[in-house]
Amino acid sequence: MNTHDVILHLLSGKNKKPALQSSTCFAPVNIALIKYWGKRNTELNLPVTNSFSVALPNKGTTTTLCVNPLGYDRYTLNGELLDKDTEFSKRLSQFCDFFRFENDYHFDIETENNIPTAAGLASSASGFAALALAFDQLFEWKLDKSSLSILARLGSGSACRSLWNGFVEWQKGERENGDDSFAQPYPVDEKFLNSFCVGLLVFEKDKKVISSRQAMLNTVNTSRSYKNWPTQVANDLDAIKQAIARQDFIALGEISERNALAMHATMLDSQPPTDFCTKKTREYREKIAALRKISVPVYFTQDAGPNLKLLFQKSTTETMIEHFPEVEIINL
Ligand code: 2P0
Repeated sequence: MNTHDVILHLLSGKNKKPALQSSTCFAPVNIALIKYWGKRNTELNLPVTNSFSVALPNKGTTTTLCVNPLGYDRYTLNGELLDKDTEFSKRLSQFCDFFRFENDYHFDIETENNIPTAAGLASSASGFAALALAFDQLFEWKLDKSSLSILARLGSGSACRSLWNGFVEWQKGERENGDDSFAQPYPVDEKFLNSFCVGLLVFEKDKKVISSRQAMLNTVNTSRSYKNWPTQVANDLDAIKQAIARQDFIALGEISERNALAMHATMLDSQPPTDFCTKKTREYREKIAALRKISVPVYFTQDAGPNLKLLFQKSTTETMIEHFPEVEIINL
């Protein structure tokens, strides 16, 4: 089954004409604690393993979608018109192609991110999640959350996790058409969730050297150590769920950090090797390890880029500001 067939199946019996003039939707950024790294189907963004994330409340993407009569799409990002040749424009255009149906509709998409774009902060995830919600609203499909998660996944894998606050697990699913590959919220005690914070450390602002999509593909195709990745994820998922059940922040931090390091190890082992770390990444990693040696419980996670996200408890906020004055703190 190709993406077009999957979408037609998902939308069978639903409107093929926009019901409204415009729609506006928000979706939060999600930070993976157990990473999605590797696809079993690149067209449908079907993952090799489950993954597990936490959302950053109020940080994310607001998307406004309108039908336009011009005969071509227009995309803006943070108020600036995007060139149609940018990678993001091409991905948006491919996604819009699924919803033109028989009338060949064209769309204006205004994307506003209140997080740094392309700084390894997963803005494509909140972007495609907000866009999937906006299409649902514009056409009045009223899809359930699992179907919306599938729709968002077809834009970008990790977008399927950006439809909820709190912890979220993406079930990899087994079926070839991916209709069992979607995310769901993972239950957690609110007090425990609210007791910890994510600290955004953006010390490298340049665009990354290789896209996460390309690095992921390259890892699956060439990394010998990738064969251990599914077992690593299964063990880490099991352990993080137990840590959440015990409300054990330290275990949650340790498991998240080791999972991120294991993902980066699979990339270092690929041909050619991908190393997203810069000198600053290494310095910050060392600083975090040094703080732990003096009993400050702080951990990091790192996605497909050089910047780090700190994981720490609210009670240590002042210590974090003292050691990382540039950190942007998000209370969960
Ligand atoms: C994640 N990342 O779980 C992992 C960890 C990056 C590192 O999902 O090709 O942009 O669109 O499905 O979702 C980034 O990859 O990839 C990502 P596509 P995506 O958050």
